[in-house]
Amino acid sequence: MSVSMSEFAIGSSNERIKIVINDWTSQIVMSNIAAIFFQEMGYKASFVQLTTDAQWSMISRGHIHLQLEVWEGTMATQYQKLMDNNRIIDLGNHNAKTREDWWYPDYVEEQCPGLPDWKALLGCSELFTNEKSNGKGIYLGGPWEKPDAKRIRVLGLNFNVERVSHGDQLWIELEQAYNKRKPIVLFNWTPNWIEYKYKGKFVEFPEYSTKCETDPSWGINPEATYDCGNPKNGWLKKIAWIKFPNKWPCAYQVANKMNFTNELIAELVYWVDGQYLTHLQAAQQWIKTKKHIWQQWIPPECKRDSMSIYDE
Ligand code: TMO
Repeated sequence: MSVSMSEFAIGSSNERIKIVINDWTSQIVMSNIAAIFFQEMGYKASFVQLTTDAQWSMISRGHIHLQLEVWEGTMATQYQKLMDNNRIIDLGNHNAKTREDWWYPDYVEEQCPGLPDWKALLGCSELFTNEKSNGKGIYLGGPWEKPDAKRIRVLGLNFNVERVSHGDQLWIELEQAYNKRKPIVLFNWTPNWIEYKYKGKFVEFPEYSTKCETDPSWGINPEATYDCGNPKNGWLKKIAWIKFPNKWPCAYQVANKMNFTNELIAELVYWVDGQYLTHLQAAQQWIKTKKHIWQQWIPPECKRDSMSIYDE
């Protein structure tokens, strides 16, 4: 049996690379882009759809192998735990800076003067109530784990969290409210495409610090943690199962180099959520139009002559 140089570099593993996909657009499109690269290099790749809550034990045990979007604001704690236990490796940060927090469309500022300062919400929770909310304002949260209920409690806000079961539901509710100029405060993040379509702002809670999560005496409530907002300028990282580099060396190198900016992410999200391309179509369009970017991600020894994505 003869093994060519390129097969040697690519690695002999026939095992399928399992890429986790979650339930927001940029993560899914980025995963499709990676899968196309891997397949072009001769690997087998497939997707496993999981919630971010469920993904940690799966990647820890090697049942899934790659996650291309770990957001500081929602996932830093779990990430750190698996790093400390040597279950995953860090494949580096994207250039993109992230923020995930309470957000409202601009007209809400006229209805609740003082925003974006969170203290304004102390005085106008009744704007956000409905028939079923027992006089409590509603904060519409995403299906991702956040300490919102705790934050509401320790900051003395008269709000309850209502969670949507799928992220897209947030934009449906936003659009309905927006068209009627109805007060709404909901979970949003950046980079995302929402900023293209709607004007709005994040609520400015007390500045985040890691101490806010661990030290009750820190912050404006001296008896409680979580009396702060989520990180601004948060990181966005890629991680892999600890054995990933040995099993799929070329895939490892590419994943390690993959690097998206805020602008690149917002654009590819817009293709799907604003222009209704499928995730796969958006990934293909991205590869077709951004060759000058991804070309540098593929090490020469990992290229195959027959790679169709290199053909003009
Ligand atoms: C993790 N997310 C981008 C949905 O906040």
